[in-house]
Amino acid sequence: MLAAVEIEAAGAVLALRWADGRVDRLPALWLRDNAQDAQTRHPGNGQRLLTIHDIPPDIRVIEARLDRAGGLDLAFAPGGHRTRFTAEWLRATLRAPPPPRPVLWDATHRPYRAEWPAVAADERALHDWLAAVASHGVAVLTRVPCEDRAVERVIARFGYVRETNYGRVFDVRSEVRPSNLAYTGLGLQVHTDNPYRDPVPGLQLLHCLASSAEGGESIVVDGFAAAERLKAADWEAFGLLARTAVPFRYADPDVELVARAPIIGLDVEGAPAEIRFNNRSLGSPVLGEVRTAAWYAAYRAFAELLDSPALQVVLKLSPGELLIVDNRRVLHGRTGFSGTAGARHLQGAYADRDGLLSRLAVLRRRLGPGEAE
Ligand code: NM2
Ligand code: OGA
Ligand code: ZN
Repeated sequence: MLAAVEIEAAGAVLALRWADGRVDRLPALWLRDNAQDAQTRHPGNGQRLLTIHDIPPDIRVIEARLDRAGGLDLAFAPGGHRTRFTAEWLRATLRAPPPPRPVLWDATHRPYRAEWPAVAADERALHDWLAAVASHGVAVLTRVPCEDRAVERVIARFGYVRETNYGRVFDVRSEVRPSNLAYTGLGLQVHTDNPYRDPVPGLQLLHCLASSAEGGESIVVDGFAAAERLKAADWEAFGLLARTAVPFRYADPDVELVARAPIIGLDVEGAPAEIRFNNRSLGSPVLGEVRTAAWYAAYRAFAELLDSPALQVVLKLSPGELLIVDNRRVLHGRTGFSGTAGARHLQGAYADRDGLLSRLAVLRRRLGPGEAE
């Protein structure tokens, strides 16, 4: 594996040559900070014991040699610290694959479906369901008992409920005095929930308890796929939505929630990372005459993509089915339904994405990757 090692730049850099010919040049500072020994990292929990102040800025490697087992023995100055790296650790760290990219989809996508009894009992079934949420941002569970708060039990299988002013769980059905348009029979344009929160809940679950009303179909659309299409079709509109913070707001007698953020949030590489789109709770952007017109044109262009049949997947939830969406990526909506009391009833809850990803990573550690990966 490791073929040779050489001290360069008066010890400021160490060059590692691998058996396959690749070379890594590692600063001495990096090597000291990322040492894996018991003085650098707590042997029990692996957390770093050092702060940056514990490392002299002029630290150098003064000795470096490969040992028989293919490991790397180093000594540093000033300070005289000695440490050993395994070739496996160096390789795994330096050649770590990039994090998986979202798998974009359009109207032809059939969201992954799994049965709750299997997901509840079997780690492989749970893994595969969570992996679908991670890669596609949407999945369905079937055979979830039509019981109050069953959605909380589903969340407990992979993470934690994100409680909000709507409660740990909330009932989505037509109400006489609705505090939110979700609690009417009106159709809802596709949207992400709670864009007025900081941070926005990462996952939304909707568990169908009754659906005998006419209408009330669910719609999902991949916001990242729509954003990529907008970028390809109208680069300026994409840039405007990505670089203009707009207000989102929800208020009732007890809360006043406000957040300012762009409709398309980007990661450091410029790829879509967080969509906030919700016609009901978009505030009143004050951008000046010229930018207002341009921003609204861009907003309209993005909405046309999000509402286009080419991108939307429509499904009607039956009692016992549960829809989970990545609320920072996949938008959801519904067609209107006739408001007879109790004929349509979803119970919803939010959860955070990090909990799901952690559970998935631990399952992968135990089970190995799934068939689809
Ligand atoms: N509910 C269903 O984000 C929103 O305001 C959509 C959320 C009230 C929890 C509705
Ligand atoms: C919601 C929502 C969709 C539906 O409650 O946030 O969007 O199908 N509901 O009722
Ligand atoms: Zn919603």
